[in-house]
Amino acid sequence: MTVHSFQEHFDEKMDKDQAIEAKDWMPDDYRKTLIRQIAQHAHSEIVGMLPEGNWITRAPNLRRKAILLAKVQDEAGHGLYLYSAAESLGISRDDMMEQLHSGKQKYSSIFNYPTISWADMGAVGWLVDGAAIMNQVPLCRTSYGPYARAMVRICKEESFHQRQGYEIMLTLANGTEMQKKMAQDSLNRWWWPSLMMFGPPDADSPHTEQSMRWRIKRFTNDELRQRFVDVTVEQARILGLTIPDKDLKWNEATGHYDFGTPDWNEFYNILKGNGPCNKERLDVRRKAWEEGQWVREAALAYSDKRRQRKEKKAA
Ligand code: FAQ
Repeated sequence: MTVHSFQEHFDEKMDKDQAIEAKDWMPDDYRKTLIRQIAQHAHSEIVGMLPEGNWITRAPNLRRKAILLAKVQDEAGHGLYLYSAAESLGISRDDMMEQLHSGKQKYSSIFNYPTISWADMGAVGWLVDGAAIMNQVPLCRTSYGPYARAMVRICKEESFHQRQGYEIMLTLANGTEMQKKMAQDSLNRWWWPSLMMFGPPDADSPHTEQSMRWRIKRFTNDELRQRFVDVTVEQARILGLTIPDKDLKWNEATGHYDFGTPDWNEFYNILKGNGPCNKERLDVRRKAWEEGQWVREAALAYSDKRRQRKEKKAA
């Protein structure tokens, strides 16, 4: 087949809404965009373990601790499925790690904020996982098959994560005055950063248009942000907590909530590496990678030994 007919075959699959698989021909930019997004997503899962890991030893009781441990372990698993999906596009795990550590590949802005109270475990689950689900359920139908299939299981687990966070908020919001205050303070700090997770406004999003055409993204950043606000306002009402946005108002004409503008300077500053925890997060990841070197070497030596033994036996 010529490149032209390869392209036609790809376009035909796109038109018919069929999945592109690892062995299929694909345009270089499609491959690059997927590697960028999936690697960023995978890095977000493993860096996202850090703000919560901070609270495992300080969870208020055994039940809370067991749930938080399970959640953080799920995130490690999500990272693994996603790194595998990215590897199927021809990039190695080592390359992705190197690019995370050098700052070339990103992870979600949200994980550069500190978790300073137990209520933050509630807010992270409720809002951060809530935003993640809103963004990720449509990714179960993204055009690249291995990414779409990884997302199916991830979304099921994210849904449990969101509920466990909401349950923490519900308990605090119905607790003592002090507990309710903690929950409100946490909502105040996590609300705007959660809205930023969806990415810049569509007008300033360089990748959205092409990614929508390729069906990598099924909805734009602004569409998903609006959906998130619409469902979360009701959840805050049930908690009896106040969303820290004076412009938040039901709009009868659009059938959606109007809301204020996130501080996009803060967002871009975080992307440049200047958020409150950027340095700390990357330092921890680099150290973990260095300290895990002997494990990777041992695993390789063991598989090499097994291969040699098998070859000897066969000969
Ligand atoms: N943070 O043109 P767009 C989770 C960058 S997982 C950092 O709109 P795109 C689970 C973007 O990369 C959360 N950077 O880009 C969990 C691009 O820069 P580049 C992660 C961001 O790709 C929960 C530039 O801005 N989820 O939370 C962000 O079309 C709790 C221009 O942006 C995913 O990764 C941001 N928030 O749309 C774990 C989902 N937003 O690369 C633990 C998959 C934008 O050109 C605890 N990803 N940028 O240098 C996506 O859906 C998309 O990549 C978007 C961005 C929507 C994030």
